[in-house]
Amino acid sequence: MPFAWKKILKKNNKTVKIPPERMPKHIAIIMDGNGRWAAQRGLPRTAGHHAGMAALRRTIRAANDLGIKVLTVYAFSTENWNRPAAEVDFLMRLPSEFLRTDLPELVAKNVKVMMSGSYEGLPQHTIEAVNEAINKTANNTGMILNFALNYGSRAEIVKAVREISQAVAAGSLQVDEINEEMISNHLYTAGLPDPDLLIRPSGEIRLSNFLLWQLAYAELWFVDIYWPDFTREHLLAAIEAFSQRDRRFGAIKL
Ligand code: V0D
Repeated sequence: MPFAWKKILKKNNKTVKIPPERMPKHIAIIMDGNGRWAAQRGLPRTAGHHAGMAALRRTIRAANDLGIKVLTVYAFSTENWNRPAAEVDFLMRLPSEFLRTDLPELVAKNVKVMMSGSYEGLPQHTIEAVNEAINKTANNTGMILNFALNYGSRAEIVKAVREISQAVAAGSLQVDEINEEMISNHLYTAGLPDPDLLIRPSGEIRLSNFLLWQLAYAELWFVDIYWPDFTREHLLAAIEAFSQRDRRFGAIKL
């Protein structure tokens, strides 16, 4: 079957056909706008985070149905520690809340849970919830669901530089042996393909210290809605646009 195009049915009953090699393998999403979504409705920010969790659940299901290999979602940045303590406490309970309801489905669907970020500073109960999901899905071979949690891209690069420098200082590595692949292998995302597509809702047009190294060649898709309103149709629109873009990786088209 050389022409097994991916046929995707949209809500308007139209079908999008995408050649399999034009599907993104790795999609990264900044789940932004939850607080503003709530404020707009006169609701507490916590209601926005809960609605954001429902959007996350929909998006995981849609990405898995589409055969996406890796989905990375930005759940908590190292900058988010600057929020009021009560909000941080609330957010830190969301991993266990989410996994209590959704881990059985992830296990049934052969999804593998990963975390990109630092364990430092996370409450013990959060670490336990995340580690349980990682351990229970460690041998799964389906979609990788990668939670960027307590993640900051510059700190991640500093970590990689330190680890590589240690090897140089110890005499086990020559400076001229350092290359891009080695740096990639010292990031939290080691072993994953780089994201092909970054989606950022909420109207902000920036990267906010997310996957700076890994996004070097990614297509960027900004959508002017808040994350809790994100649906499968928004995901399809991003994938459809991605499939029509012509990625040159710095080379010229012949
Ligand atoms: C709040 C929208 C799931 C973004 C989604 C700790 C803002 C809901 C998780 C989660 C958050 C994290 C790790 C894991 C399983 C689930 C999550 C946070 C916030 C910050 F292994 N949703 N979610 N984590 N929100």
